[in-house]
Amino acid sequence: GRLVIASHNPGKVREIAELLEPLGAEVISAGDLGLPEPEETGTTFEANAELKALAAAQAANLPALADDSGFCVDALGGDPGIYSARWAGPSKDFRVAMEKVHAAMAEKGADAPDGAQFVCVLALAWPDGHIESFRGTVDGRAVWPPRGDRGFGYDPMFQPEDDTRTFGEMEPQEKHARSHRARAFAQLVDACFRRG
Ligand code: ITT
Repeated sequence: GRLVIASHNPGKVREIAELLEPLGAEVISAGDLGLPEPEETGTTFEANAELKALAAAQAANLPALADDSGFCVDALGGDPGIYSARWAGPSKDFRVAMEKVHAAMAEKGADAPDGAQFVCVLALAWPDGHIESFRGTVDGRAVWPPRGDRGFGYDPMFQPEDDTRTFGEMEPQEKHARSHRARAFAQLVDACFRRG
């Protein structure tokens, strides 16, 4: 059946489409459908993922998959976290956002590399209001300076704990082998198969 990807972030839409490809689902993005971007009023990844998925499912009258994710730095008490997109400002410039993270770390006396995590919550909603969400995380380090130009967002600043490269230096398949998004996706697929 058809599934709406309820995201306006091209980097996410690309990764979710790659993860869904082996399942043979026919996907349409919220942007292509002209769906509005709901305001993210939640205070948790789950709440924001669920409100985005539900809004898209009801507007499109199709099942919808939303992603709420973020870069969580230990020295910053988990910030930027659910505010990760907002730290880039209206121009969505993640060079600027990464500079801000680095400056905030320096203010706390935390020198990069220092502990950090990516979090992803995927929410799957149906037009009747049924909703399920799945969380995936990956531990690693916030590094400085940023390295690599692949991926999107904070990828050049994040080095997963099992590698010497940043996500920005990896091929898409290498990132999928360990990313927060791929791990949340694996939970979702597991739940679907358990149900049969
Ligand atoms: P949608 O709500 O339309 O999906 P958004 O970019 O506003 O798009 P979020 O509110 O979930 O989405 O913001 C998450 C931000 O966290 C995103 O803009 C990225 O900068 C960052 N982020 C999430 N996953 C990432 C990843 O895999 N690599 C790098 N940065 C990531």
